Amino acid sequence: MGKKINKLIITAAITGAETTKEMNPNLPVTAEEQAKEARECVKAGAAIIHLHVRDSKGNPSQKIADFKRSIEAINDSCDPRPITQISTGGAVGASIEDRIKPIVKLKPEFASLNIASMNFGEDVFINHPKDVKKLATTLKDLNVAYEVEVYDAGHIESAKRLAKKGVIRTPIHYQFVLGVHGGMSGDLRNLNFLIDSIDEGDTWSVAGIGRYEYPLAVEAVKRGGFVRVGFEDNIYYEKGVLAKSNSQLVERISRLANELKREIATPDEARKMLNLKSRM
Ligand code: KMH
Ligand code: ZN
Repeated sequence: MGKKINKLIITAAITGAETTKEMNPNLPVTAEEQAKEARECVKAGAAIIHLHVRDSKGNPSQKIADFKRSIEAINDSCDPRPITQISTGGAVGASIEDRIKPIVKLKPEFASLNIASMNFGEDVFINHPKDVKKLATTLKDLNVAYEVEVYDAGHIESAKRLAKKGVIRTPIHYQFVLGVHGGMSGDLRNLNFLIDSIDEGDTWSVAGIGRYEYPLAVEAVKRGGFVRVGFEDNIYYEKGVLAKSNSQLVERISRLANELKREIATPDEARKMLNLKSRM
C-alpha cells in the first residue's frame, strides 16, 4: 500500500503590510473587508488567515484594537472558524515592542516568527538577534504556536541553531517565502534545497512572491508541502491581470489539489496537523 498523503493546508495572506489599494483596488484593509475576504477564502479551502491589519487611514498597524477588530470580524463571519495567524513581522520598520504587543495582549492561536535581518525590496527588514530571542521567548512563555519565516537558505541554519539552544520549539513549521528582493528567488532549485535542508519531522509551506506564487504552489501540492497565497505575496491572477480577490487565488489552489488528488485540510484538521493545541 502506498504512503498516505497528508492533507493540504492552505494559508491566505489576505492583506500584508506592503501591498496597497493603488496596487490592487481589491485589497481588503478594513475589518469588514478582511472578514468578507476571509469568509470567501475559507469557503474556497483556506484553513489559515495570515493577518496584518491597517489603521483607519489604511496604513499598516500593530495596534491591539485594530487586530482585535479584524479578528472578531473574521471569527464572526467565517464558518468554520479559520486559524488566525498574527504577523509578528509587521511592516518594515515596525519596532520590536509593537511587533510583540499583539501577542502579549491577544495570545493568538498562531503567529509568524522572523529570525534574520535582510534587505526587503528597497528597505531593510531588521530582526536583531536579541529581538528574535525576545519574541521567541514571549511566544514560548505564552504558549503561542508559530511558524518560522524563511527567505534565504541561511535562515534554516539560524532556526536550527536557535532550536538547539532551546529558544525555538521543534518540530519546526517553516514558511518558505521565496522571491522577495533580498532573499532567495522562487526558482525550483531553491525550493529543492530548502526542502532538503529541514529536519525529519519538520513541516513546510511555500509562499511564492509575484510570478513565483503559482508554480511553487504546484510543487508544494505535488510534494506534500503546504501553500500560502494572497495579496500580501501576489496581486495578479495571471500576467498583467489583477486578481479580483484573495479567494480567487485560493480557489485555483483548491482546483489544483482536486486534480492532483490531494485532499484539503479544514481549519480543525490543520489545527491537529500542526499540533496547535499541544504547543499551547
Ligand atoms: N512585512 C514584511 C516585512 C510576517 O508576516 O511575519 C514581513 C512579513 C513577515 O510580512
Ligand atoms: Zn506577513
